[in-house]
Amino acid sequence: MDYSMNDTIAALSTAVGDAGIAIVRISGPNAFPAADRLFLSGGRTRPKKHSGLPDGGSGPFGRPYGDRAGQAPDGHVGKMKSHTVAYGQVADPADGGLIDEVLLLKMASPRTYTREDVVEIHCHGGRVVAGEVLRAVFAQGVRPAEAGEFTRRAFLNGRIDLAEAEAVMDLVRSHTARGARAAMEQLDGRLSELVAAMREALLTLIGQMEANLDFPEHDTGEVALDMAGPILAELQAELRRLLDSYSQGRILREGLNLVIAGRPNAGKSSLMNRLAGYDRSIVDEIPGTTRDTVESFINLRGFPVHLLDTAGLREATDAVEKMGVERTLDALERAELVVAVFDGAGMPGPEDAKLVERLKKSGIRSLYVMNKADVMDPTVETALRELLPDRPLAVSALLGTGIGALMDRIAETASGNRFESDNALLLTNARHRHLLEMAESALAEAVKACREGMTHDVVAFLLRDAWSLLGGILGADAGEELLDSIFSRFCIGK
Ligand SMILES: Nc1nc2c(ncn2[C@@H]2O[C@H](COP(=O)(O)OP(=O)(O)OP(=O)(O)O)[C@@H](O)[C@H]2O)c(=O)[nH]1
Ligand SMILES: [Mg+2]
Repeated sequence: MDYSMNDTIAALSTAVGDAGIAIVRISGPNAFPAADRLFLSGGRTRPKKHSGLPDGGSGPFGRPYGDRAGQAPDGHVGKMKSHTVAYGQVADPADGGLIDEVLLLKMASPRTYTREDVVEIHCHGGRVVAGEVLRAVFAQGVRPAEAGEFTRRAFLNGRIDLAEAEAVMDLVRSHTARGARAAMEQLDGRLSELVAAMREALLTLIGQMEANLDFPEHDTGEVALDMAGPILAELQAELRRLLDSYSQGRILREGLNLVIAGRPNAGKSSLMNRLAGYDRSIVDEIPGTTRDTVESFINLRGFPVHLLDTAGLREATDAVEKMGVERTLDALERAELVVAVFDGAGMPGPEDAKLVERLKKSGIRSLYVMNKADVMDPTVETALRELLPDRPLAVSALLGTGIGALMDRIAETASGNRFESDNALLLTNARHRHLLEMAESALAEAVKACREGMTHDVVAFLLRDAWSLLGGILGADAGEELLDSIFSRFCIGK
C-alpha cells in the first residue's frame, strides 16, 4: 500500500448511512487549496419567500440572492483564520452545480489531529450528499484515505505514540462504558507515561553499568546487584501489576473460568445449581452421577462467570466415567479459579488428599469448601480443617447456608480485589501484554544474572533488551508491517 505522506487524503469520517450530518475530513499539504476550489462562502442561495426581493436581488453582504450555481469559489478558505468555522456551499467545479450547504472547519498544521493542514466539511448526512461532496474533493487531486490513515499520520508525525493510536481504535470499538473508560485512560497517555518512565529508569541503570565497565575493580555482580537490585525489583513489580490487570480486563470482557471439582458425591452439582440459581446439573445420591462437564454462564455479583461442574475425581472403573475424569483434569488445567468441594458427611479419603496436592502443585487459585455442613460432625470438621489449606468455608449446598460467603470469595477473586479503584490503569491490548511479558522476563533474567555474579555488560545487555521491548509499546522503531497490521484494523476515516 502506498502511504505517501505528501499526498492529501480525504474520507468520510462519520458512519455511512442516514444521519443528520456527515463529516468529510481532508488532511495534507493541499487540504486548503483543494477545499478552496469547492467552497463558496456565506449567503443563502435562494430568496426567502418573504424577503420581498426579486430573484437575483442583493443580499446583506452585497451578494446576489438566487441560485449561485456556476458561481466561482472565492478563495475564502485560504483567508480564514485557523480553527474557525465558515458557512457556505460546496459546488462542483466541473459544472458549477451546487452540491450541499455546509459548515467548513479550517485547522492549520500543527494543531490538528494529524498535525497536517486539515479541513472538515460538515455536510448533510445520508449516502448521496456526503458521497457527492467526497467525490468533488477527490476530483481535486486528493486521494481516498486508507483505513486508519489519519491516525497513522498522527503517529508518524509524532503527535501520539502507538499505544495511544491503538487506544483510539479501542475507544471507537468499545462496547461497554467500562471498556471505553479503559481506552480513554490510555488515549490520555497514562500507559505511555508509565512505560516511558520505566524506560527512563532502565536507561539510567544501563548508563551506570556501562560507566562501571570502565572501572574493572568494581566489575563484579555484587556491585551490579547492589545498585540495580531495588530498582529492578520495583520495575518488575510494576510490570506484574500491569500484566495482572490484563487478566482482570479479560475477565470483565469474557468471564472467569471457574471449575467445581471434588470426589464423587461431595455435592458439586448441588453447589453448581445453588450458584447458578436453577437446577442446571443432575443431583443424585449415587456417586458418579455427573459423567461429563456441565457448563453454566452466570452473573455473580456483577462479574461474568463460566461455571463448570465436573465428574467426581476417583479411580474410575468404567470407560465412560474414565473419560469424564479425563475431562475434569483437562478443565482443571484451564481453570482460573477452582472451587474444591469436600464431603462433610464423612471422613476425608485419599482422593481428597490427592486433590489438595494437585491444586497446591498447580498454583491455580482455589477455594476450599466443606460441603454438607448441615450433617458434618466435629471430628470430620477437624480432619478436614487439618487437610485443607487457607480458610476452608463450611457450606450446605442443600440448605443454602454459607453460599453468600462463597460468592463473596469468588467475586473477590474475579475482581483481584482491585475493582474498587475504578481508575486503575487496565492493560487491554494483547500486543502490549506480549511486549510487557517479554520485558518482564528480560528483567527477571537480568536479576538472575546479577545474582549469579555475571559481568555488567551481560546485565546491561539484558536491560537494553527490556528497554527496547518497552519501546515497542510506544512504537519506537515500528516497521511498516506492524503499522499496517495495526492501522488496517481501523475504520476508514479514522
Ligand atoms: N445433607 C446434605 N446433602 C447434600 C448436600 N449437598 C449435596 N447433598 C447430597 O449429596 C448427594 C450428591 O450430590 P451431588 O450434587 O449429586 O454430588 P456430586 O459431587 O455432583 O456427585 P457426582 O456427580 O456423583 O460426582 C445428593 O444426594 C445430594 O442431595 C448438603 O449440603 N447437605
Ligand atoms: Mg455431580
